[in-house]
Formats: sequence, structure tokens, C-alpha cells
Amino acid sequence: MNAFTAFLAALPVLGAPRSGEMGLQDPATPVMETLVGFHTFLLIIIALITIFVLGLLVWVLIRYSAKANPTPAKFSHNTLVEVVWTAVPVLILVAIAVPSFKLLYLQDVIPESDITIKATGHQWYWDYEFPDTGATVTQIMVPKEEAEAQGRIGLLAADDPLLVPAGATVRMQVTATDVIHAWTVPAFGVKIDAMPGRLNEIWFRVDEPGIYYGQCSELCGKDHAFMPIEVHVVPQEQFTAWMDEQTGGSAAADASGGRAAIASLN
Ligand SMILES: [Cu+2]
Repeated sequence: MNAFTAFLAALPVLGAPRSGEMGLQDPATPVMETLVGFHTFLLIIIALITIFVLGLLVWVLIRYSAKANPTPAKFSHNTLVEVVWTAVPVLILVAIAVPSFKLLYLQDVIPESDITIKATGHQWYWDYEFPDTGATVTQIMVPKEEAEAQGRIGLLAADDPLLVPAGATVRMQVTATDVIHAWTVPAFGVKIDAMPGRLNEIWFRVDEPGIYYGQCSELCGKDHAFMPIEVHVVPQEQFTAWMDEQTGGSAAADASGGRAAIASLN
């Protein structure tokens, strides 16, 4: 194991499913933080409505059963009740719509980006291109047993890491060559279709260096389950060194050279 792979192996796994986990993965980006907040907000609204309706049902069952109420009333309308049960759901929907649209714009409008990466889905693997430098990465799944023998997560570990600088705003362009795939990393709050002949765009910014996993999330054929996404978020210096190595030092002004630079950082 050289200094470079040793450095990558030392990265903490921050974006991966945990056994027994109930909720969403821990958020790594501003978008996912907002998504988690929105999810909690909806959960509270849903819980309150469910409890309220259940309470009404129980009340009606007891108070208006034939036994408790032998002579039924004959009226059929109550204006106040009808106005309330129309207006309150409208207000609830508006209260949901406002943060929902805000979130939609947060995801959709890409802020000024520091780096662009193009992901292309294939049957059945991903490849990546950095249009600014010409560097490419092809990620093919490491067989489950082999990954687990290395202490990595089976079915999520990919053979070649995709490095992304920490704190950088990444413009992710997503497309496919054959069928529809979807580029998804749960901790980033990113899920976007990869369509042949079309370039979709999404963004993320991760501040915490670590390893984040995702998977293709569009049924794309027999090996759909075996095209993982493995993103290594690393400090800017490591990223520059790695990029230098990919491009033979042409990418960065500081051409101190790949692995040696990383070795000196550790
Ligand atoms: Cu796919």
C-alpha cells in the first residue's frame, strides 16, 4: 500500500447505510440538511393529522353509536364546520408548499461552481470526466467478497475512487450512453436521472472529508444493483495532487507531483 492508497484508506466512511438505521443518512451537503429538515417537518404534520383523525373516529364511534345516541339528529349541513374543513387543509398545503418550492429551487439553481464533473452511466458502471483538465475515472464494482475482505462495504465499493475537493461547489453533469440510469448519493441529497442524449445538471458541496457511497437508482438492466458510486471528499491539497497525477502535472500551478506530495502531507 503506497502513501496515496493509505491516505484514502484512512478517510472515514461518512455516507453509507448503517444496519438497523431507520431514517435518512446523515446530511453532508446544505441541500441534504434542508431535505432532512423538510422531512422532519412533514413527519410532524403527518403525525398530528393522523392522531387528530384517529381521535375524531374514536369520538364518533363512542359518542354517536346507536347505543349512546338512540334518536339521531335530522340536520345535514353545518356551514361553520364545512368552511373549517375546507380552509384548514388549504392552509396546511400552503404551509407545505412554501418550503417545498424553496427546496426545489435550492436543488435546481446551481450556484457559482468551482469544479465541473460529468458522470456517464453505462450498463453497468459509471465513468467520470473532469472537462476542465481532461482527467477521467471509471468506477466498476469491486466483487462483494473481495470488498468485504478489504474491510469495505460489499456492493458499494468501487475500484477507482472519484475524488472531489472538500468545500468546493461541484457542478455535476449527468448523462448515459445506453439506457436511463440515475446518479444518486443519499448523503448529498442528490438523485438525478442519467438520460441518453441529454445532459442533466445538479450540484453539491461537501465540507467534511470522507467517503460517501451511492448507487444507480433507476432500474437499468440485469446488473442495475451492481453499479455503485464511491465519492472521496478530500482536502484541496490532496485533490490537487491527485489531479496532477491524473493529468501528468499539467492541471495545477503547484506541480509538486502526485504521490510524493501526499506522502509529505501525511
Ligand atoms: Cu443504472
